[in-house]
Amino acid sequence: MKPDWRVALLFLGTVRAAREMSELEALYQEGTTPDTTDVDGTKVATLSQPLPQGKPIPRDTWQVDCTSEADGHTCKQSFDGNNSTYWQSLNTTTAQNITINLGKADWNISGLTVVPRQDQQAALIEEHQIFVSTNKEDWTLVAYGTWWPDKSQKLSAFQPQKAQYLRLSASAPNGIAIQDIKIYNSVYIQANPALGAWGPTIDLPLVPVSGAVDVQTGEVVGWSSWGYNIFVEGKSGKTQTTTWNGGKQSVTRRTVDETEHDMFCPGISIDQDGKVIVTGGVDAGQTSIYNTSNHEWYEGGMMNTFRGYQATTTLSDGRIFVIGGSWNGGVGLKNGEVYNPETNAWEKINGAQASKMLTDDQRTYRQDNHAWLFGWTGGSVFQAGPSEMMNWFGTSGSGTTAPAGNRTGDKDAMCGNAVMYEQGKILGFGGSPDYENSEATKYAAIIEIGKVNETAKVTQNAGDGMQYKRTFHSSVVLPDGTVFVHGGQVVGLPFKEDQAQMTPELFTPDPSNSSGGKWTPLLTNTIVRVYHSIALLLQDGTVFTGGGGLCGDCEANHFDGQIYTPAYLLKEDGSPRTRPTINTVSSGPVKAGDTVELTTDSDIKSASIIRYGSTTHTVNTDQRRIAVDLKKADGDGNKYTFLIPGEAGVALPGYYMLFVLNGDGTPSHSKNVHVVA
Ligand SMILES: *[C@@H]1O[C@H](CO)[C@@H](O)[C@H](O)[C@H]1NC(C)=O
Ligand SMILES: *[C@@H]1O[C@H](CO)[C@@H](O)[C@H](O)[C@H]1NC(C)=O
Ligand SMILES: *[C@@H]1O[C@H](CO)[C@@H](O)[C@H](O)[C@H]1NC(C)=O
Ligand SMILES: *[C@@H]1O[C@H](CO)[C@@H](O)[C@H](O)[C@H]1NC(C)=O
Ligand SMILES: *[C@@H]1O[C@H](CO)[C@@H](O)[C@H](O)[C@H]1NC(C)=O
Ligand SMILES: *[C@@H]1O[C@H](CO)[C@@H](O)[C@H](O)[C@H]1NC(C)=O
Ligand SMILES: *[C@@H]1O[C@H](CO)[C@@H](O)[C@H](O)[C@H]1NC(C)=O
Ligand SMILES: *[C@@H]1O[C@H](CO)[C@@H](O)[C@H](O)[C@H]1NC(C)=O
Ligand SMILES: *[C@@H]1O[C@H](CO)[C@@H](O)[C@H](O)[C@H]1NC(C)=O
Ligand SMILES: [Cu+2]
Repeated sequence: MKPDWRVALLFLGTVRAAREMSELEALYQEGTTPDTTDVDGTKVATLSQPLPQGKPIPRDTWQVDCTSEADGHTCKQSFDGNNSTYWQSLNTTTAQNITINLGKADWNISGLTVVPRQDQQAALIEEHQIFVSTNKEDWTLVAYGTWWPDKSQKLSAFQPQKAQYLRLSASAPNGIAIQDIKIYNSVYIQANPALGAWGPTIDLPLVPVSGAVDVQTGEVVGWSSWGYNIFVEGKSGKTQTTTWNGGKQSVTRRTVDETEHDMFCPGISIDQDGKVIVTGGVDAGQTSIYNTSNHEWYEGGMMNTFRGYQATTTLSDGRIFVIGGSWNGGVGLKNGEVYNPETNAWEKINGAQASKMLTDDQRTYRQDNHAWLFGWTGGSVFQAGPSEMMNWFGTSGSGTTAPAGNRTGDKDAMCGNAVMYEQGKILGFGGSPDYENSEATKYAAIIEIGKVNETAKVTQNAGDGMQYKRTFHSSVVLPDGTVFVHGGQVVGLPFKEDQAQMTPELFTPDPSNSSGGKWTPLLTNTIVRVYHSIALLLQDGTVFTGGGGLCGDCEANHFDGQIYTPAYLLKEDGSPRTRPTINTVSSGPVKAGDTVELTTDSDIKSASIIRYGSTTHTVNTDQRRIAVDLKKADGDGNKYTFLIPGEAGVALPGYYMLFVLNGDGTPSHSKNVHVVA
């Protein structure tokens, strides 16, 4: 580890003075990040991001064209290798383009770097779009988003594209400037729509270590920590957040300090109203709540026990349960407590015992981290991991704990994933015995739960295990009941990218096979997603993957997200399939056992509801898929009904995405179904 001021700050911890915080802040606002790179003899601050895959394309044969040029700052000066020159557009708010002809058609463009003007902080590019083209007429959007406004080197990485032209388009209040631009060439990854498709990349102003999907807008709300590229230990009282809107193709950013909460390494649960309840982390007692009705944050009650790396889940009665979290606020004694949204207060339930779910991690502050929690019937919580031992927690009165059996055949699976892909059926997979420096496993188990306190049924070595060893990976369940798994590493090394897994895979359940299903590799991509990365299912049935890093000058920061489009949305030639459409869904909240009516534009074969997800540190206790039994109504048209499962807690209260699938397995865009306690 490089000795630097950041490490010193980490150890200063909670005693760090406020003055030092403001100094540090000033440093960041100026873009004077600790790591630098040499560009034509100038030390340029970097954000310590891995460069796009491949090598820079030689610039001597480039032909370039800009929409405007300020006096003496020509387009060509953006790549003349002279550190005292730059291209500057006219001082205008209209979008400015720089279009580069790379001279030949067979480049595999994998990304670019952009160095802003270094002599002063001016004409910085924030919002931008990046297109490529083979003919300078048809442009493909490969990346877009917002860069943090400072003088550090900017970067965009995307799935390698065969192209001859690249265009960067950006608008800013006073025009834009570029001192240096480099474009990278890599190896083309053969497109194969049967394995899905990657892109576009969404450039973000911060590393999204945590995120949730807004149940009203479908936006991804992501956040880092106090800083956009770094965290500090000890109270900092604020968080950098970003909001991505896929429909508008917009990325905004906002510092949230109204809840005085550094929401780095928190617990997250989306409650029955769709509010995102974020607990603890760096500011370990705090609760911050994102109100999806007005897109504002407000303060929730303080937890009784201070926590970081805890897990939380919504309960069948609408309250929120939390347990574990010794990464912050002291080691051990992190028993359960519950939050009541009506009183905005927490209450301890010591009978839900964290000591029963400890792993053997050699670092004691890790043993109760990131529990795999599933709210279930009668206010219960099933804990499927990462400890080999599984438990039932009861949340009435002062709480209870009962053993649920062992995930036999597996060991402790720190930073593994657990996904309820169908009511009562959980796929638990990957992870490693210790949190760090420990080899990951391919192991997968199907864990089936029924009545509270009953031993769970475990199908060992599901699908004969994953194709790749993974820890620090992320997963989402898809409308058809398959589970998409992405990223991770062979050995868990926080803030390092060695032995990263670049090929995602899919679990397809098959109850007729004694191994429970099969694993299939999907299309490889080029952006590493390991420690501190996330994945979320979106309303349109695609997947957002993003983040990784947040460690200052560590070379592992990923200020982006990328969209994965599953094969079920693609034709053989890669163009989009025609999707079925949900025309109407019976409105208003529904309860356990209620009937939902819907109409569609075409014949439907199956349907499912998937609870909106939130994720950080491999934990997503919010997502869950309920396979529903679709009945076609008598008479005319495409009118259907289905029932919400009869026992409250199976379909945990909250917002769900309803997807209908046609005979080809193509899902619709979702519509909301709101289940309440
Ligand atoms: C530009 O590069 C030269 C070396 O090529 C270096 O001496 C000089 O300091 C650099 N100028 C700036 C402004 O960094
Ligand atoms: C770099 O640009 C400056 C300003 O135009 C010019 O004076 C200088 O000679 C250039 N340096 C080189 C090495 O071309
Ligand atoms: C800039 O690029 C965008 C995207 O290709 C295009 O729509 C727009 O017309 C271009 N603007 C100009 C002035 O060429
Ligand atoms: C651009 O114009 C604005 C408004 O007239 C002015 O305040 C600003 O200084 C100008 N910026 C540059 C780089 O000339
Ligand atoms: C692009 O990638 C392909 C591999 O798919 C490789 O054969 C080709 O040489 C690459 N082109 C360039 C210019 O590097
Ligand atoms: C959430 O937003 C809605 C809509 O603006 C508002 O009526 C409600 O009071 C907000 N809830 C809280 C707890 O702030
Ligand atoms: C589950 O077991 C615990 C501990 O034995 C017990 O206190 C609790 O009442 C049981 N819950 C149910 C629903 O049976
Ligand atoms: C369950 O796992 C724990 C911890 O690994 C072990 O001590 C215990 O013997 C196991 N129990 C059974 C029945 O396998
Ligand atoms: C059952 O699934 C396993 C794992 O995918 C596979 O190897 C095996 O061939 C399957 N068996 C049958 C009978 O299909
Ligand atoms: Cu963390």
